[in-house]
Amino acid sequence: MNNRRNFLAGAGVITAAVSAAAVSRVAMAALPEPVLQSKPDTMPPLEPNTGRPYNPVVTLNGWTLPWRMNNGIKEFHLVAEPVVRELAPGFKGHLWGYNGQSPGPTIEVVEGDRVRIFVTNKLPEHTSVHWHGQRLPNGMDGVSGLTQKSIQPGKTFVYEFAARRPGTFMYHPHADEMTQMAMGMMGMWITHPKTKHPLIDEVDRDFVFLLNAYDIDPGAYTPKIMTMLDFNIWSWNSRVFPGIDPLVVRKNDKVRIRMGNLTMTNHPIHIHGHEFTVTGTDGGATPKAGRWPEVTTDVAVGQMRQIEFVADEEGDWAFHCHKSHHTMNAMGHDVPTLIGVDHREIVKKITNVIPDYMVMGERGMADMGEMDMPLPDNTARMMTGEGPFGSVEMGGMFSMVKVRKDQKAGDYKDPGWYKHPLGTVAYEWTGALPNPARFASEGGQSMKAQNMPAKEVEVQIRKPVMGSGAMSGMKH
Ligand SMILES: [Cu+2]
Repeated sequence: MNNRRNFLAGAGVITAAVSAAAVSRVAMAALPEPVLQSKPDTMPPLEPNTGRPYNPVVTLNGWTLPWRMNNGIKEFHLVAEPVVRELAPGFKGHLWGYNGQSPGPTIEVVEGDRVRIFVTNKLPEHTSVHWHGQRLPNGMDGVSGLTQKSIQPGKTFVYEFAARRPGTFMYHPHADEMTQMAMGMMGMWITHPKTKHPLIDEVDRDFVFLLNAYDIDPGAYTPKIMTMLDFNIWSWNSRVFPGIDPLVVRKNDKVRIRMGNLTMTNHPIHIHGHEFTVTGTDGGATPKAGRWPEVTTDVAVGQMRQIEFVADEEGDWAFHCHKSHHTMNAMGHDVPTLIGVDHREIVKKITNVIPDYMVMGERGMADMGEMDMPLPDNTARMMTGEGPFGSVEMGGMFSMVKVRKDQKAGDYKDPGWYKHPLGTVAYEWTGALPNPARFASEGGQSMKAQNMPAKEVEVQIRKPVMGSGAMSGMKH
């Protein structure tokens, strides 16, 4: 008889075949029942109920794969298969992933654990799994053609090795990678230290997610797989803002965030209101002498970065990739910059032909966040997120670290918007504005240019017209 346990996790119910001494001989001989998950919510940490204890991680908009213990070996079952992933509310993708979701579940083990992973291929083509960053026997490294035969559709392969090095790792196919990673096949792997480690601190909250990217045309469901640079969906764990959950912590919690990058470009990840140190990379824990405070760290392609900080400032702190194109969704790339360009005449002409014609970007692109444009079905709005003060004008790789003094230990529920103490929010100046004082010597001091055009170039600037404000009287 299988010892099964149901646990209610957020809105989703996971049916798990968990380890127990009661698992019968028949069940032992069979594969562990695959555990599936389809809810896009952040699942609570999976408390280990067998093996060496550890402080489990929380996978952002994801979950951790349960295992069964079989004669001292931790057995996992990964199923590579097509999945439907909700990338944001109202926007779904036809992706490939593992066990019902992309990315696949996080695998969590302890240094020294002997691990057996069954991988069943339910994809229409062969695959393999590479355990990115691990020390393991060469034949378990998962490079199809080089270290193993590829796993044909319908077949199951077994990987077995010991988790030798504590740290943060990833897994992904090493077979038709361009397709399979563009479709979302990847996951994270955490190996906790088996005893107190001089370079690995205990933390109160331990988050993990993958940086990944897709190229999905507005209105389409399936990513384009030939894309190398022009991705339009920049996601964390195959979710885009405002579909990414906040990272909720209690004031003065020590917080660790682990990120792996399986996109085709680097991501400078930036936190507001706090400084962090990078305490780990792909190669393991960072020596103490090599740690310095930062507010942005670049995560290059194929890299893992682990950051730590004490969340001692209350608030809703933005946490995002600092490439501004990566905090946008489904953006066209061929839009000229029209800021300050007077196109009233041309718009009149176009509206004779296309009555609904709308000019993008005359006043910057911020209007796009609030504008209710007709979009094709299944399209992530370019930038959205309704904040307490209006549109947040962000998409893609953006979330918040929400720090609250009354958050309970182990409680990850969204506490709502931060209630700012009186007098601590930026406010509008309503007094008079003096004209800016400009230096008489401004300009004219640079090195003389060669080949100057005979005639000065005339540039017209349009300033926004302010009704009765002080700016309308400014002269230039
Ligand atoms: Cu980025």
